[in-house]
Parts: sequence; structure tokens; C-alpha cells
Amino acid sequence: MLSHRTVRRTAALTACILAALSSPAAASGLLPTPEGSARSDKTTATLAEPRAAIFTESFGQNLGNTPTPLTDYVAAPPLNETYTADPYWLDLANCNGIIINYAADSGQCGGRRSANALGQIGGANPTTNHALTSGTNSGPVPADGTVIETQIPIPLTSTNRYLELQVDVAATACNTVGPELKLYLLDGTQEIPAFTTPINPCTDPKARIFVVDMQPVSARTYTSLPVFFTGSSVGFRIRNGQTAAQGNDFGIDNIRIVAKTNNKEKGKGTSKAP
Ligand SMILES: [Ca+2]
Ligand SMILES: [Ca+2]
Repeated sequence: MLSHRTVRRTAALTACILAALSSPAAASGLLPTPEGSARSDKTTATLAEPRAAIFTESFGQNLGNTPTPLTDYVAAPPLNETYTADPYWLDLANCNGIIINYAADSGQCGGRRSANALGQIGGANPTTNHALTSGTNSGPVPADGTVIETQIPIPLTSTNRYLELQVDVAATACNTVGPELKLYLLDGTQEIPAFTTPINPCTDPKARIFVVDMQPVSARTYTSLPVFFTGSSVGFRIRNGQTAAQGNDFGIDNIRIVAKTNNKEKGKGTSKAP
């Protein structure tokens, strides 16, 4: 049964989509996509093995073709992870904090284009792949606001090792400005920076450019700095340093926490993010 809160949110999303159905961008077709769509668009929460993902979030758990607010999303059991963000980044009227797939038609919010490109770089079906998207329709955009963070600590089977945060990021409207995403691991309430340069696919020469709905989308997989982690459970937080509302449209998918086992890799301090 839907709560009043959910109904209001759904109504806001529907209004957003209906407004967009009259926009030219909503009408165009899907470009050819690569073969192979075998990768599941599901969340998995597995305990660690060396170099294996301790945690993966791909935003597909029990979602269909209906846009879903980030705070309504519940990831896979047994952890049933949930997420939150700063209020601006949950504001549906600003097209922020919406989990969506291409088939859902995000309309003027445009998020479905990022979901499509992220499906392509992540090996999922571009039409059905879900991603967390934000469109920043208006400002003011808070500096370094949190766009997503875990609410339930992710248990670790061993401590005192290096962990990395990996994330696929897509950006649209790169003719204006892109996001400036900053990666952190969480040890309880302690926020541990895991980046040097914020992530901006728009200015990243190594980002791939996809054409979706006849508009370019820049996307790439990013890996944080390794963090020597001593806690018994871990979380993550992603902030956005970009304060512009024009542009600053992006999607996030396939968030992974990965354990490193090679000590030679420790402390190099070289982020693979641009
Ligand atoms: Ca996904
Ligand atoms: Ca925007």
C-alpha cells in the first residue's frame, strides 16, 4: 500500500514525465547497442574474497519501468541496503535522486539517457538498466552536498586492508558543465576521502561518448584511491562539488567496494579518477 509520501512523490514524478512527453528529446529512438546484455541489473552484497567486490549496487533490485526516488529503494537481501542524500539531491521537482531506466522515459529530467549509457559501459541491457540520476533543474545547488550515502553499514570479514570505491558515472549536457563528484568511504560516522580530483566525465578525455536520443552522453568507470581500512564495517558517500544548475546532469551506477590484497599497491596515492 502506498504511503501519502510515496503518492506525492509518484505524482511529482508523473508530472515531470508528462511535461516531458511534449519535449522533442523524448520522442527519438534508441541507437544500436552492443551485443551481450547478460549482466544482471541486480544488487549483490557478498562477503569479501581477495579482489572481489565486497559490495555492488546496480540499482536494479525489484524495479521496473517506473521512476523511483532514491529513498524508496531497497537493495538486495540479506543486507537490504538503503540510501539517503542531502535534501537538494532528493528533490524530485529538480529531477534529482531518481532511479530510472531508459524504458521508463525520464522525460525532461533526461536521466534515462545516462541510464542507457551506463548500461552500455556496465554490460547491462541499455534499455532496462537502472541508474541513479540527477538533473539539477534549478539552484541553488549546495556545495559538496551528498548525492548518495549508505544507511546500513556493510559488514567486513577482515580488517586492516585496502579498500577501493568504484563507480560508473555518466554526464549529459556537457556543453555546459559536468558534476564534480567526490568519493568517500565511511567508517561509522568517520568520512574518509578517497579521491584527489573530483570526477567529471565531461572534461575527462578518457570518458567514452555515447549518443542517446541524439544527444551525447559521456561516461566512464572510476576507481577511488585505496584507503587502508581498519573498521569492521564500511559504507560510502558521494558528494558533488559542482554548484551550477545549468548542466551538472549526471547518472551513477555499479557502485562497488573492492578489497585490494597486493601490499605493493598500498599508499601509491594515485587516483585513477581524472
Ligand atoms: Ca544499473
Ligand atoms: Ca541541470
